[in-house]
Amino acid sequence: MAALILVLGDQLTDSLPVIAGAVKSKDTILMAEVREEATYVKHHKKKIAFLFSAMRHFAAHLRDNNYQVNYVHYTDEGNQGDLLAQVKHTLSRQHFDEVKVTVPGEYRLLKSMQQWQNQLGIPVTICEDNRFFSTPNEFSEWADGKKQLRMEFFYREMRRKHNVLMDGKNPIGGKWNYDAQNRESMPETQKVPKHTTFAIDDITSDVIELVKSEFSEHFGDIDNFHFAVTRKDALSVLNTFIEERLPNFGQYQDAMVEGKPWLYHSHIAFYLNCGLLTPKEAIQAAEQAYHAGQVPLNSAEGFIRQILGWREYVRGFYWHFMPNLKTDNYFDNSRALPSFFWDAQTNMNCMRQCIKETQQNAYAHHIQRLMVIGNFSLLTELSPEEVQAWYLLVYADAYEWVELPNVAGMILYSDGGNLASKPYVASGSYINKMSNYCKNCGYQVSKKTGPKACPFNYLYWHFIDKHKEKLSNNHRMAMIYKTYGRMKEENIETMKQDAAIFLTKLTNDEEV
Ligand code: DLZ
Repeated sequence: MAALILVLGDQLTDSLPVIAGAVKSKDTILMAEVREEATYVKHHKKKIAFLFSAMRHFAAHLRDNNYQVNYVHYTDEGNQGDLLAQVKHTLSRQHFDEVKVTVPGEYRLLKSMQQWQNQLGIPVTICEDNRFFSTPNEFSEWADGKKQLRMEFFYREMRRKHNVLMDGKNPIGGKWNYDAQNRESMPETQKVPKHTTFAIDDITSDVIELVKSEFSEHFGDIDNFHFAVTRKDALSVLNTFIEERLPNFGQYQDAMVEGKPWLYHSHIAFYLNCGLLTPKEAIQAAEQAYHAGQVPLNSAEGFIRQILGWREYVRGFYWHFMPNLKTDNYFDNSRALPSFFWDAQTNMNCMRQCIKETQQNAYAHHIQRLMVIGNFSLLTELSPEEVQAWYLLVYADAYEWVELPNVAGMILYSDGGNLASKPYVASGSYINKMSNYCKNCGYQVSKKTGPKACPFNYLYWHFIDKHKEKLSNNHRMAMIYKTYGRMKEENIETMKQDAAIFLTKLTNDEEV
């Protein structure tokens, strides 16, 4: 029995059952750079370069370990352009008894793969992805029958089950969550250690040339590529983070500083999500550093919650709520993305900075994605479909299983509150509290109305007013609606008028 084993671009992990269980003398691993995956959304140039280079390095690593690998380069003559056609083509040239794949990170591909056996006429096995702490079934069993799903409770179960940061049956330190200590803005004088960067080798250099010629019309800059593209280098990113930045990660995890895109964040999502690192080793490294007295509990717990909590939760959530999650539109929003989402040309400095850094790096840290770009997208009633596609293509760590719950659930509340307990909206003063963006802005954060007022201010109250029927019964919105109830009618009207002017400008794609 010889198997053809397809390994996708975000499945670059030796310990995957399809790879670990391969019979090296008989089976062949197929990896393919295909047009369909690179262009069904027009991924950022750096994302394509990163993934193709990581795939090529991983194929070389497999060959070094005596696996038989059929690697199809983007410009190879035999490249068929999509995964199924590539498998078909391979089967037409060499005999295999079966095809094996690992469950993909996207509903679209899973549905397609479930038809492959019929289309190929030989057995196709979709094997489990063992790189997560929980399975989609485990999430669904936990979720079924619950009136309300909250990440915090799922996270606590994960902590208990996997004995992470536990002291017997209790969380170490007595609390599950130290977020109250994790909301500091950053002093101007703070010296942040440099993020880890790597020189490009011949493989990456080839891929960069390929991206320049084949994907020139895709979003983003290709210059200054410095990501890790091997497991060894990804481990070095993790270890350097644990030593140099994790101690301060907690307190500054929500801070934003102009010109400093990397800060104390880990930058390991690129590697976790394509398989160069495993979540288990990232959590173990943070836990060990805490036990060794190298990092405070608020930092270790905050980092571990991102992985053992949020990451696991959103994956379970994605499979539980697909396919509806992709089409839900609780607020019936439909405005097209303004063109500055593609060129950062706006007078709003926070948006300009966050989009510019996204364009340069295929990265923005989570609070830029949520509090600035996401908050703006919800307040300006952008189409969920367009916002989802944007987030999926611009970030090098984004695959639909992780992007969609974050965008539909957390950012846009388009699922009507299955994921988030309330919409994540904030006025300019919160952005000002957590960043230094407002100092260099064409608008004034202190002004609530008028042409110079920060648009977040009137857009926020416009949102609160417009959606009062849908939101005022939400007890987490009670304080806001109390404040709203005390506001003078004429002030609300002025803000609504300013919001209407601004939204019309966006609809007409005029400069804002
Ligand atoms: C994101 C991506 C890109 C850009 N290119 C490829 C590719 O050429 N070949 C491949 O196997 N995978 C690629 N990927 C990752 C897939 O899109 C990803 O596996 C699915 O979206 C499921 O997560």
